[in-house]
Amino acid sequence: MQSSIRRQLLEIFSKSDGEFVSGQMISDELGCSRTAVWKHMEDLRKEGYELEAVRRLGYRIARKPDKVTGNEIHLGLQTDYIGKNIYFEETVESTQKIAARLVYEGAFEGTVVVAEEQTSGRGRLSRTWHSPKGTGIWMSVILRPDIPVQKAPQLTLLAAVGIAQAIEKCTGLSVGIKWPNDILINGKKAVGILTELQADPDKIHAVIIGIGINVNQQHEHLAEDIRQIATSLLIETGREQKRAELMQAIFLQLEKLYKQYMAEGFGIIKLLWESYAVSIGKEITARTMTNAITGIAKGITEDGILMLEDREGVIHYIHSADIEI
Ligand code: BT5
Repeated sequence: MQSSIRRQLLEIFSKSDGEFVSGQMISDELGCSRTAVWKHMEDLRKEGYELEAVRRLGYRIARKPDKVTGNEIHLGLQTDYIGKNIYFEETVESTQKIAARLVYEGAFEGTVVVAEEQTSGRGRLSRTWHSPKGTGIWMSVILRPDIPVQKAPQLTLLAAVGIAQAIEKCTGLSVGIKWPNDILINGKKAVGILTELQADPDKIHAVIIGIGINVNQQHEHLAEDIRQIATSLLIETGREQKRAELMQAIFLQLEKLYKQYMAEGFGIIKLLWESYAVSIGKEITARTMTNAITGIAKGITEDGILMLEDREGVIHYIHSADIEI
């Protein structure tokens, strides 16, 4: 099916909000015959949509396929700009890499790169991020905030809060955040966030927030080296989750927080972040490339830097490290 017709059709269903839409109305809006409408419906079915057709009432979508292409995300999206422009590819090396190219080419704020599968998904320090086909959310969100470079880490924390809120809303689970970028459920990692910058020393051109979420993997489908430390939403809830719906919820939360951040600063995000933090008040070890510091996590600074108090009462400011609780 022509992608513009498909999009128009999905938009008609989106506006109808679960009610039946008559074949006549669809044919009027699309400017095509009733036979053509029927043919388009068959095409949607082939793509995995479950359609209900009732005589004299028309059609409605009973079930959407679990896909993450632009159309699925567009249908029901409530944001002003995050997620409005989706760049989808089935298989990529890393969505971060594509996002970096799009930034260079002038992509708008809120553009999202998403893939069904990454062959070289990465974490911090070039670590591997397992991104198997069809079961997770592997995406990069492009923002263009007018803030000083040293404030960029705040956006990782903002993203973690937005994702935590959206996961709680969609699944009913309760989640925790481990500084700076992990979202844990029952102590295991379900989400990783990687923030990368394109910037001059004094100006940010773009922030690329890479988000990896284990959604519909069964425990035995997690890669062996992470099976003990990782989890997925399916494992935790026992239910499959529609990835596009979760993405829509994430975009909405992210946009709300981002607007608030740009208008009022980091204060409220800091409070929200601390309310999710699993390590505050606990003894933790922060391992950097060169050393390890053990102490009590006191909280984060106004810039999003972790404060650790060692046994001598000295406060250490941790910009980047792995945390062991
Ligand atoms: C992160 O790094 O947690 C950031 C991950 C960001 C992934 C997204 S996916 C979309 C975008 N495109 C990319 O290429 N990346 C971003 P870090 O804190 O360094 O954690 C990496 C560690 O997490 C690995 O060394 C493993 O131990 C573990 N890990 C790898 N894959 C995992 C998975 N699917 N689930 C949970 N843990 C995983």
